[in-house]
Amino acid sequence: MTHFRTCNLCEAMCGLRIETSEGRVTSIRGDDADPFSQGHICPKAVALQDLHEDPDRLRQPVRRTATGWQPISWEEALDETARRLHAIQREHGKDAVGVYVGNPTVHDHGAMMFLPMFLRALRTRNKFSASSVDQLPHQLAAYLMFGHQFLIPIPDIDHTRYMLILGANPLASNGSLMSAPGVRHRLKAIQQRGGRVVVVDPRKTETAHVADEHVFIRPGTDALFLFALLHVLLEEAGSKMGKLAELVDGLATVRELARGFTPERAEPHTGVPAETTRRIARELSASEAAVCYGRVGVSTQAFGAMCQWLINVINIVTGNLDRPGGALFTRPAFDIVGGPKAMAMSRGSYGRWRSRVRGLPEFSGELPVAALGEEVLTEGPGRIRAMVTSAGNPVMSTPNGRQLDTAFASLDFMVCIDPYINETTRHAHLILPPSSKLERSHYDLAFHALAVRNTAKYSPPLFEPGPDTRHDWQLFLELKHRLETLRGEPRVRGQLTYRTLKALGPDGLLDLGLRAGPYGMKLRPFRKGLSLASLKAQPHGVDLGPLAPSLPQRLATRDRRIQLAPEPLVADLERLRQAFPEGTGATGDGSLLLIGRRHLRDNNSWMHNVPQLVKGKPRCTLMVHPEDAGRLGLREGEQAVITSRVGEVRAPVSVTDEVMPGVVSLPHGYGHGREGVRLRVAGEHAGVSINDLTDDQALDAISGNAAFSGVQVRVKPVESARTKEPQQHSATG
Ligand SMILES: Nc1nc2c(c(=O)[nH]1)N[C@H]1C(S)=C(S)[C@@H](COP(=O)(O)OP(=O)(O)OC[C@H]3O[C@@H](n4cnc5c(=O)[nH]c(N)nc54)[C@H](O)[C@@H]3O)O[C@H]1N2
Ligand SMILES: Nc1nc2c(c(=O)[nH]1)N[C@H]1C(S)=C(S)[C@@H](COP(=O)(O)OP(=O)(O)OC[C@H]3O[C@@H](n4cnc5c(=O)[nH]c(N)nc54)[C@H](O)[C@@H]3O)O[C@H]1N2
Ligand code: SF4
Ligand SMILES: [Mo]
Repeated sequence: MTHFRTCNLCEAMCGLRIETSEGRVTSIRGDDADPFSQGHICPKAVALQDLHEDPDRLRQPVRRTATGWQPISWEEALDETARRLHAIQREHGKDAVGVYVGNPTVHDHGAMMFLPMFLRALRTRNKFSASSVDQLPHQLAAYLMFGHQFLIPIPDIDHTRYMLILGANPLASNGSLMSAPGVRHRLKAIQQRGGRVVVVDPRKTETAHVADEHVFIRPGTDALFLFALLHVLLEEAGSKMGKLAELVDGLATVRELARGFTPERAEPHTGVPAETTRRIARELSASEAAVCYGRVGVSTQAFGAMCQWLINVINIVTGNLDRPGGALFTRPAFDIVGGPKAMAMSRGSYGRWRSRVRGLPEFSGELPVAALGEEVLTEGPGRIRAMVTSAGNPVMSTPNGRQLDTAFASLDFMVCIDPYINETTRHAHLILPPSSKLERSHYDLAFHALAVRNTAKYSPPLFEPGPDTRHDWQLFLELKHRLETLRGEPRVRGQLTYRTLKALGPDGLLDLGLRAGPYGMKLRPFRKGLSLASLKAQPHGVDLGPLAPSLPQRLATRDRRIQLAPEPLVADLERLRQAFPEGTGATGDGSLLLIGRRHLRDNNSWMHNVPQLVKGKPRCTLMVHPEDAGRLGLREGEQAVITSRVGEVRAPVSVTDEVMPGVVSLPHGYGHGREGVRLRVAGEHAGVSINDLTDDQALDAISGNAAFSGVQVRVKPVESARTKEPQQHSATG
């Protein structure tokens, strides 16, 4: 049998052609007929089969007992979860239960639709997610400027003639907040059109290698660089906003702010020569269609929100927002931004309440995960005593992971919705494992809305789930229903909602959303347009055209105008000035600045149990520039001790001039060698966790996002390693 499907492991949405025989996958290939990915896949796609067949993947709920993990029934597991959560909230208040939601949630429409219902039923303010170690700055900037947290401008990579990339490595990540399968070809096509690709990154990455130019920048200083670009753009070219001029408020303020931030003021901090900055600004301004794009490397830093704001401002003052070849808003078939209220995601909110211990602001109902450890460990009313995690591995993914390890071990109750016993879930009292990815239907609710082209595609389940299998969405619905029942909430209405949602399921809701969407059948039968049935009839997906101008209609601000100088961001400038005083530069106190990295065959922390993906040279190595290696006595392949304020790890050194002098790089998602982790393959490629070094106190003060980029560390050789046999692996990047 041949099945067509979308890969949902990363944001690229590659179309797959999967052959099965007698209930087993026999091959996974790219689907040439997929209008979006046109046959492209990466090596991770085949892992869908390995994950499905993985003997370490849990198929049944388990309970932790003194003698090990015991399988239990679904009824027992769900009842016990609801009962324990309810009891803890009744005794200690609703905020005594914390929740952490991880990245795979956004790759599953069922989870995306039903999780919010469960969270509402839980009523806690202690909600955390991977957003605050990732894209929260994008959401805050979008909320403040365009009126909706997910109204995020997407680079029109297929039509641009100049692409300035900061803090993103799409050749490894396959693009983020820019779903673009086959990004290498798309970048090459820019060059073939006579355009230019420029990468600004403290590491000469895979993307930098295919770019026309790579510029090193000192980690964490991008806000100064972006301000310097803006300074030149406004000083030399003036604003080229064109039609946007009529939609924008605050240009005078921005002009005033940028005045003091010259390229010369930035240079001693950023390491980017002032002349280079001026030239890039001129190139941006002169190009008929240019786009500035910044991703994780500029979000996860102390001025993450400021960076994402300035990137939007640069795209606006050069006239490139809402222009083909610039940055545009998508028009997705299921419209999570502009669709009917019941279907759309919340526009966002900011600072309605603050975290108990450190007073950090909420964003859109959640708190920065960097505060989770202290919320569990700090005594007092409102302390978190129980945790729910779902599709997340915060011990590996959030700053000061060891603190969370300790915190989770101290909880009265912890339940994890997760297929694996890993670094986080080993602390659980109960683990509820969902269906495998091949047992579910799929529609990319989030990433169709963040893609470089408007397309829509539905994939039916490849395998029918057995009677003892539950989907994430079913777990959320069951837990919601049980909690409400325990609280004695309105019986009749509750039952009715429960039954309706159970019958509709995510695909029923998807159908309603598609029909109500911009290409939809509008709930009238016998009319052309999208519905679940019409998508099912087109198994390769439907092309809905290139990104197109949509302003001002698409804006979600009340006055349908763009706020160029939002007050919270303007107020943050003083912090920038203090962090990088004028007339000074980086201080040479001997410490190095740590950054992360991604490898094409990794996927955050959770795919190292796939033999195909972990074979080859060890990847969890510390990249060090030859000058630093020489100065510190570090040698290729030998172990180094890396120390930060919060922790210490050891990793083999890889000497390479691909990192900037003064910068070292370690990938994230490793560190599986902990007691109780049940990942046999990953355990043989354990590595260490960079987040045992990153600091829970280092944040972007206004968004609350973790500041991973540029953690100060000290590195020295492990003395004993010298005298021993040479290390087995001569690790290089
Ligand atoms: N293969 C693979 N693909 C993935 C993932 C994965 O783990 N593996 N993860 C997925 C997820 S969850 C996400 S969010 C996306 C992320 O997608 P990307 O944002 O493309 O992620 P990275 O590859 O980490 O690229 C970040 C870049 O920022 C650079 N950087 C670090 N600090 C700074 C700084 O201070 N300034 C500047 N200018 N650059 C800096 C790093 O050197 C790195 O090259 O990838 C997704 N895709
Ligand atoms: N230092 C540093 N840290 C980082 C980053 C970095 O660049 N540098 N990147 C950050 C980013 S961008 C992100 S998004 C986060 C990711 O942070 P997390 O989302 O917390 O971590 P993941 O490693 O993606 O773990 C996913 C978990 O979900 C489980 N899982 C997989 N599929 C499913 C499913 O379908 N259902 C359920 N219920 N569970 C599932 C896996 O077993 C695993 O436990 O990491 C962040 N951490
Ligand atoms: S690039 Fe992403 S979506 Fe495409 S095959 Fe690889 S993991 Fe799957
Ligand atoms: Mo992410």
